[in-house]
Amino acid sequence: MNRRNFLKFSSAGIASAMLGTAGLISWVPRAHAATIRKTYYITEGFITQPDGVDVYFRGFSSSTNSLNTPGEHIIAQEGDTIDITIVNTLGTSHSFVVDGMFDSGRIRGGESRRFTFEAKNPGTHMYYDGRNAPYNRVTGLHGGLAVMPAGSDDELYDGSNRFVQQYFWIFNDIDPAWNNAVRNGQTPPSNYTPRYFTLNGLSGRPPGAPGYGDPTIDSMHDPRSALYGGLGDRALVRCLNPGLVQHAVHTHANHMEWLATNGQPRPDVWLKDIVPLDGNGSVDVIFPFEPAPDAWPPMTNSTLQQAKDEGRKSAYPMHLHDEMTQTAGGGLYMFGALTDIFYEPK
Ligand SMILES: [Cu+2]
Repeated sequence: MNRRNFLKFSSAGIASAMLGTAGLISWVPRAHAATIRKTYYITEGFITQPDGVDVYFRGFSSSTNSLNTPGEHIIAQEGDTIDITIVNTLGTSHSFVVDGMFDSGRIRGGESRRFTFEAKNPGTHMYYDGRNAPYNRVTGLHGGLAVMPAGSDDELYDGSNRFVQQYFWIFNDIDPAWNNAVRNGQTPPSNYTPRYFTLNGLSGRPPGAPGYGDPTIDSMHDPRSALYGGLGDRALVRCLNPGLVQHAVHTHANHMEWLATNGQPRPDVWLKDIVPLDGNGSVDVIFPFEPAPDAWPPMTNSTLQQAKDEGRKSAYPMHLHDEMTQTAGGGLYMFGALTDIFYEPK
């Protein structure tokens, strides 16, 4: 039997991810196509969950010594060449797939493979391991790919509503028994009982809990997840769900502009404070930083400044409207897939 040294992480390997792509997604459009290069290392390890339990994951990681789930996002523009190297450090076979764009086929244990494909279909895509479906995907082998329309820096697709800043919200739901079965090369049990719910690999921590406010642990303060904006800003949020549970994404403060579901632009943009997110699906929304209609006193730059001067945060939660997702370990409340929307004075 091979001796395997498992990596162990207190959170989702975010420290290394943040060096590469801190905060929201940045993008500068170009008149010409370019080549976007990325190397992912398929790694495994344990990530400590909010109740102290170490759970097994695999990820498309940024180095052999990290475990990133989700993997770092890719952003490209329509027509670009995406040049990917996959280093499979594990003994098992994996793949790299983007539906409608590319399928690497089998990448054997210990193998490194490099391949290129063209960025197509402006919008939001998931890259994932299509082998042993859906188990490898839900065990952590997934990430986001944003394809910008050629020459544009503020549209989801040509002619869409425009945004100012953009983010990925990649949700996952985790049944440790499934992850453990994948680790042991077994078929997971037929019943699926998720015990942990994550946003960009992290769970929320309520005030007073260990890790509260730590951006490497607490999804409510993770700059990849928390929305920060001033009045007039507009945040495109590319929501992906590699998990199996259908969710209902819900924001306080304002309704979202619901642009697309599962890659399909909607014929009409509806304003909703809850949008459905399918298992293995996606939804794209814009959160408009308009004055929250139920704020008192009325929200203006001067009231936001006053709140800031007094040390108060003008924060509104995002959570999923399926109640179990706000918990960890079968009932620990406010340790689930949550984040905050912070209004700042301009
Ligand atoms: Cu709520």
